Order: sequence, then structure tokens, then C-alpha cells
Amino acid sequence: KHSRPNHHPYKSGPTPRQNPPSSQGLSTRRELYERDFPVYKQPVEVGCFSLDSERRFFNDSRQMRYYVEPDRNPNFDLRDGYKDRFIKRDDSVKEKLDHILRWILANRSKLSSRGATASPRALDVDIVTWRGHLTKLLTSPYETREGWLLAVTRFRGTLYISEVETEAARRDRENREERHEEMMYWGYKFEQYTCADNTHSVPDPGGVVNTNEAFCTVVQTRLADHRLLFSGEVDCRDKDPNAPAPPACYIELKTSAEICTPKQRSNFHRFKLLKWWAQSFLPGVPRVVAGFRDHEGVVVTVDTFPISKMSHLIKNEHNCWKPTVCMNFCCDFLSFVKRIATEDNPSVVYLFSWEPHRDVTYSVHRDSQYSFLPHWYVEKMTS
Ligand code: 0WD
Ligand code: CA
Repeated sequence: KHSRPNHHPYKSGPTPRQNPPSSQGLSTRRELYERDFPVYKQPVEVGCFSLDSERRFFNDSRQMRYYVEPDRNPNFDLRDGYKDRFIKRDDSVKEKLDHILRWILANRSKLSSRGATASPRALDVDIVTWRGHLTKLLTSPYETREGWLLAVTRFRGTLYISEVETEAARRDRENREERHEEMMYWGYKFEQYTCADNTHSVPDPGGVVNTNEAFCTVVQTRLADHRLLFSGEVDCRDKDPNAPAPPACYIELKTSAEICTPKQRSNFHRFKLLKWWAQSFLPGVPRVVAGFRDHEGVVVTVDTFPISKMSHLIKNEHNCWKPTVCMNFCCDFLSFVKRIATEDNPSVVYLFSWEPHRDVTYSVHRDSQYSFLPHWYVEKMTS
């Protein structure tokens, strides 16, 4: 084939096609997903919510922050405050889809179909999940290290997808080295250096970093015939009042090791840009602002990466990732899930599991430890 696939954001390729389903699993082999880019509609923000310093939910944008462009060579010290001005979210607490479900209950009228008549569905969407779970799906054809477990429940016609921590991920979390623990703080510290609480103020690097706080967007879109509703955490927005409407005004902040050699540049393009692209492309966040830091955690340069240019940046890399492979795999995975997860029952979980170099497989669990739709949600959605 000589025609280049269309990688322009949110434009559709023609004729959806699918891989023939294998008898049990779904393959993640790249070659199977090299076809036209699937329809991916421009994501629309349908709402947002905030989590405060104690992880309490608010159906509003109180935790929104505003980007203040730093100096190109700012010398931010990311280690500052790690010992004495850092409150870390307890990551052993698994919140599953709870915050999204709270948002859905508070905004049902925006989502539900045509009154009480006809349709057995409560929501007008096929899939409800976190953006981060979809990111993992997009990158699976290129992932060689970490597998995943995704729990799926069909309830009133909608599929809810919630991650389950793998044994390997739990071991890694419980055995993190002190150096790694501190490096996880650096990303949040960079946010503090570049974000203000309102449009008239400036960042406060002397304040406390509290990772319980979050601002999340809720977007609706469609991937081929899958109507998606998902939420993702947004770092900040353009503070210009004339900036485009969300999600186009949002900015994703990242830190990354400074690039000193051609080998490091190549690895950055092949691995890091893939993750950055997948995460921000999904909700329609148009740019990533990256702080490149040295080994001592000092940001030496800041650079902006438009999402729309990432797939061009990588074209010189041999055997590099392709957006179309990511999107087609995600699309086929969702079709696979629809075909398997047929029993509409809030206490049934279809557990999809994947390890690199293997096919996606699944198992079925009734009233098990894996059930994740809370009673308060099921009751309110049934009445
Ligand atoms: O299993 C998970 N990943 C769960 C995530 C389970 C339950 C809840 N969450 C939620 C939290 O409520 C959080 O607010 O994750 C939200 C973020 O969701 P997302 O946007 O779908 O996640 P993702 O795209 O993976 O991460 C976005 C940011 C990260 O920033 P970087 O620049 O490192 O990608 O959210 C943060 C992190 O700052 N983050 C998390 N925050 C809380 N809990 C989590 C997490 N499990 N994972 C990433
Ligand atoms: Ca970030």
C-alpha cells in the first residue's frame, strides 16, 4: 500500500475492518493493526470534577490550575520540599471508578437517554472508564515490560472498565527504592513551579505539594462504533481568557531526563513520546510542556511538544510506533470485550488479562473480590 494512513487528529479513515477473532484470545501483534486510522471523533468535554487535599469529590473546577510559562532554562530544583512539604496520596487505597460514578450520578440528565421510555440503558454510552486505562490499551502493541488486568462489568447496557493491580505492579509499589520514591515527587514539584491557583496569581514554590488534589475532565467521544465516556486528570490550562474552550486549552506537564546522546534521543522518541502522545491524544489535550532535568533533579530546559507533531518527530526512528496501530488495537479490544461481556449484571466481572508477548485472555467472576460497581451506584441507577 502506498497511500499514507491519515494521522491527522480526529479525522476518520474509511471502512472499519476487524481482525478475525481467534478462538480464545486477542493478539497484540503490531502487524495486525496496520490499517486505516479508525474514526475517532473530536473529544467533547461534558463536565469536570475536583478532588481536594483530603481526596473529597466536588462536582466543579475548584482544583483547576493555570499555566505560567517558565524561563526556557529555569534551574528549578525538583528535590526541594520532598522531606518537609510533601503530602502523598495513599496509593494502596484503590478508588476504582468511584469518582467517575459520583460524577455520573450528579450529571445524569446530561447523559441519560430519552426519559423513562423504551431503552433499557441508563446512559447513552457504551464504555465508561479512566483515560489512563485507555492509554494502557493504546500502548499495548508496543509494551514489552508491564502487563495489565482490566475488570469489565456490563450494567444496564453500558460496559464499565476498571483496572485491577497486577501482582507484579503491587510488588513494585511495595518495594520501591527511596530514590524512585523521591523521583515520583519530581513531576508534582514541576507542576508547582509552573502552575498558579488563579489567572492573576503566580506559582508558589514555597507551598506544600499534596498529591491528593486533582482536577479531572470528563469527555465524550466515539472510536469507530464505541461511544466512550472517560475521565482524566488535567494538570492545568492556558490562562489566556481568549484561549480555546476545553479540552483544547489544557496542558499536560511532564518531566523527563535530559537528553545528552543520540541513543537517549532515540529512546525518548520510541518510548516516552508514545506514552505522552497516547495519554493526551485521547482527551484532545493539544500540548505537553516538558521539563528536562539532570540527575540531581534540576530542570535545565523546558520545551513544548504539540501532540499533532509527535508522530512526525518519530518518523526518522527505525521500527517506531504508529498512532494507527494504537487506535486499531484499542478499537478491536473494545469489540472483543463487547462480544465476551454479555451478561448484564453488576456483580459479574469479566477479567481481561494481558502479559507482553501473549494474547489477551479472560475469565469470569461472580460476586467475587473483583466486583467493583458500588451498591450506592447500582441502587441509584436502578431506581
Ligand atoms: O488504577 C488507576 N490508575 C486509578 C486511577 C484507579 C482509581 C483512580 N484513579 C484516578 C485518580 O482519581 C486520579 O485522579 O486516576 C486519576 C488520574 O486518572 P487518569 O488521568 O486516567 O490517569 P493517568 O492518565 O494514568 O495519569 C494522569 C495523572 C498522572 O500524571 P502523569 O503526568 O504522571 O501521567 O494522574 C496521576 C498522575 O499525576 N495519577 C494518579 N493519581 C491518582 N491515582 C494515579 C492514580 N492511581 N495514576 C496516575
Ligand atoms: Ca502530568
